[in-house]
Amino acid sequence: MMSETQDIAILVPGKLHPHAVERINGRFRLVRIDRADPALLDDAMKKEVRGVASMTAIDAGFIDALPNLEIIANFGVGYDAVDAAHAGKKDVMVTNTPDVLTEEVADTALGLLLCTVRELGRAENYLRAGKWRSDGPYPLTKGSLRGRSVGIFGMGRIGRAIARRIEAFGLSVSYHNRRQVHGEDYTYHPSLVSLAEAVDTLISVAPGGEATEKAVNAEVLKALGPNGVFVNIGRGSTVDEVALAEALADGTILAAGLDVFADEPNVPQALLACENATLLPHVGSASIATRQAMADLVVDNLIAWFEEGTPVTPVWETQHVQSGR
Ligand code: 8YV
Repeated sequence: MMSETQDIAILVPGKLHPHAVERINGRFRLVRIDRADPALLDDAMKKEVRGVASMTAIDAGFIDALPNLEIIANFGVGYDAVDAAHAGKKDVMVTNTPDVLTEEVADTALGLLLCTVRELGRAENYLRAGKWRSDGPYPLTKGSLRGRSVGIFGMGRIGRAIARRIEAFGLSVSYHNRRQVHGEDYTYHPSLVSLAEAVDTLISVAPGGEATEKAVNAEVLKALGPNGVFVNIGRGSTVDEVALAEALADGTILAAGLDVFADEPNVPQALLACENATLLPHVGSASIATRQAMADLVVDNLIAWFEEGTPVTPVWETQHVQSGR
């Protein structure tokens, strides 16, 4: 028996995880365009598309160009690239992919922290370059994880998973968040500067968007101090990258570990030039298993919306949106 959803047109603009594409194709009518650009929509698409599944930016103009759009299923827990506030106003549901990537991203954050503080990537390069044999042991690292106090910027699901790991490493945890998180004993700082003053290691898990734009700035980095380590596993837009490169170059802070950048995949030359920066190509959630689970959640949200009228993981900006079924 053909499911009722088979006639529903789901638009995938640009690239999407192949497992999500395959499941959408099996369950719905898949429509593809190269990118989320209203100019690429023909009249039939404008009339028929009821769902979008994507990992690309979806702006207000694109939402407005699809008058029968009901749901945008975003691949990724971060949905700063989707204009969810506008979607909410237009009664369009937005979903993301929380939970299924929490532990993976937290693991990566700890790996990145260790690599940054103990220079593990550089030490491996040293071995591979034959320098262990020619020059002797790798130089002792200035940095150590021992005795550090860690501040977490963004105490959501991933922030808490990182905090649990930091505690297991025997280190203290405090945090800054839009608001205090109840049920957590970690010390809360109402401002990012006061958190940076209190700790020597700052891990940013903050979401992107206007409220956090360049929040990690020269003042915050100065407050972190000369033994300071900054790790970013959230969004590159939350950092003033020019100020960060300067702080790394002139010793304002000791080191940084970055998985995310403001203009991916472009990494500023000034950061590439910093030997005390450990740079990763946005791999926080990038294991086969976790990306598969994220792809499944994208499609599960679409199915739940069209079959039951309630998605699995709506974002808060569109919690109020009701299905018209
Ligand atoms: C995504 C991420 O895989 O979930 C997020 O917010 O940053 C990653 O885990 C990425 O956004 C997809 O490109």
